[in-house]
Amino acid sequence: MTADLSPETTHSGFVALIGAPNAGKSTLINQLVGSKVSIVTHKVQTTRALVRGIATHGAAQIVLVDTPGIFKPKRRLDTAMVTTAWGGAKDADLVLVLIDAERGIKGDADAILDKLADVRQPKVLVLNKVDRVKPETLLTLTKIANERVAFERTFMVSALTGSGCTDLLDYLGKALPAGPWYYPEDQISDLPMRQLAAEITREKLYLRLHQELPYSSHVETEKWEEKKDGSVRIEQVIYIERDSQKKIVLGHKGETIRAIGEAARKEIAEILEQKTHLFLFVKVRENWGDDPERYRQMGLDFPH
Ligand SMILES: Nc1nc2c(ncn2[C@@H]2O[C@H](COP(=O)(O)OP(=O)(O)OP(=O)(O)O)[C@@H](O)[C@H]2O)c(=O)[nH]1
Ligand SMILES: [Mg+2]
Repeated sequence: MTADLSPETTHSGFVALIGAPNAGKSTLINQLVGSKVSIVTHKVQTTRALVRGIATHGAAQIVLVDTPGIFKPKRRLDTAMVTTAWGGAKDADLVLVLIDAERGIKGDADAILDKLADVRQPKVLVLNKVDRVKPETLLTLTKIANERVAFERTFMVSALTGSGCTDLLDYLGKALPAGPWYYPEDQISDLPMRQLAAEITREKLYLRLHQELPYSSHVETEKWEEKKDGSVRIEQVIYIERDSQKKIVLGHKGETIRAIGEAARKEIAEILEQKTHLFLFVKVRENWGDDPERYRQMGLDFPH
């Protein structure tokens, strides 16, 4: 059965997902959209800016806003990320508060519940990673969180397996205001391809590099050239902070950067459905974390 999409019956709106780093926000967005629109890694602080993923559910267009994890900021970039996350929540029609049920309510998640009083939008609790915990734990978390914050509803999901996600979409479709859709029917993200391609490379970099390196790096697409033979040539720059990090990114005989490039190239080519040539350059930029231009490229406000 196809949905009735006449303007009188459609619903649409913005749903922000907020939560501590690693709670599974980006995984959930990808699951709800049904396609990868936001990068995911096992490391904290993967998402750095707002990413909108668009899910269509019946006659509803649900614009899901992925936000950076909320934590206690140390660097300038952290401050920009956390400010952006709260801003995303305040601009949305509805806010999903994600809690990693395996981690429970402590640390950053605990601090987020305290600050929710400042968010006036309707709030919905989403306990994620139910595949990792016992039902009793979920009931306890539901009780504690609902005693602290006036949530409209509580959902228990696994962003990884998709368990509980249809119920969540059903709810969101009805909860959002009646009105025309914001985006064309077949659009799934608002991220320009150049930026998504940079994000994909950053994901591969996060997966390959350890300790502080992922956090000291930043990727930008500098050139995008469509070739006559139907292929595309993409040049990207990986910014790092110190010269000593360069040899780690390159690896022995360049094998680390080659592996990062190959993994990224494969994924970008699949998305573009086009032969892709990807060239990565490493640049040392000691203070890129204090350079307003880098923030502009990421779509973040520069905190003064
Ligand atoms: N077992 C399990 N793992 C999950 C689930 N959802 C997410 N994960 C894992 O949790 C890790 C973090 O997922 P992300 O989606 O990147 O988390 P995030 O909240 O977007 O993290 P930041 O962008 O750093 O704030 C990844 O390793 C995911 O595979 C889930 O439902 N079950
Ligand atoms: Mg994320």
